[in-house]
Amino acid sequence: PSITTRTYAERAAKHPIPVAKQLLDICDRKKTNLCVSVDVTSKAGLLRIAEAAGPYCCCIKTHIDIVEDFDQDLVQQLQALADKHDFLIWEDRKFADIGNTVRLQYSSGIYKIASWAHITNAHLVPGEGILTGLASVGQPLGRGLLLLAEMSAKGNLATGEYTTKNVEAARRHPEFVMGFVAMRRVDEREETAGGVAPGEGADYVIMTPGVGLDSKGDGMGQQYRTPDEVIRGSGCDVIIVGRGIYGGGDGNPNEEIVKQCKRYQEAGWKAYEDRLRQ
Ligand code: S5P
Repeated sequence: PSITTRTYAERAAKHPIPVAKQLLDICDRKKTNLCVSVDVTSKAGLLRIAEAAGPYCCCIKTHIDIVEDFDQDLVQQLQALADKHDFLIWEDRKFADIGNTVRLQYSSGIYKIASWAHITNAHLVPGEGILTGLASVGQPLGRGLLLLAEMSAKGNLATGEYTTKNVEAARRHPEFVMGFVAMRRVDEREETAGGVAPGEGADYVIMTPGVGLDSKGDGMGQQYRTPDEVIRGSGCDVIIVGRGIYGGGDGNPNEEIVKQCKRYQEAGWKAYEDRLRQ
């Protein structure tokens, strides 16, 4: 059977990577496959939106380097919100350098990402040394990594052979690579091509950006699909929604954020239930 016919709970029970297990468990417990991307530039804005969205999502995704007034207290407060509302934190750092450099970028500097982000992500452009470097820091801390096997933006170059190479590299680092940023079930296609039946290989979490119910694009290359297209139609596991929820700029008022969160949570969950039935 394909991975897409299994429930989050069934997958969580068997998942070998603790943080992937935790994420799938949260999806099941809170009945949500929504990851809210909070791309705002102030500490107060980020915390306000995370507090409002927290009850409805499994994960909050940050771009910590756009926050003008970053300090360690921000990550402490964000961690407290993650505990209070039961969500994971994903720093969308998109590492893309040699192993030794990313090891330092992940552990050190102002942000010390590995110390607070349950999940981060990387491009495979530099080769598999990037996985060795990031794993040397993240794995002892129980962190998980997503590889950007595909991207949502128009004309992006993460396609074809490059996507396949991401899946193959992930299979060689089964203790640290928990899944992919991708637009579809990239792992199952590769399994079939490699002679492995779909669903027989490792269980990867597919997290998918470019999700919107009201807009098709943003004039800067972003392309949006609906939760149903992403979760039921393409077999992905988690929808990532940014501006569709917080609204852009400093963000919508809290009531609007809550309203949009509920709307995307419901749409994502219905698409998941429909997929289990099909
Ligand atoms: O291919 C990608 C990968 C990512 S992680 N396309 C993306 O849009 N993202 C991120 O998802 C992007 O950096 C942004 O933080 C979020 C999408 O935001 P939205 O406002 O367009 O929903």
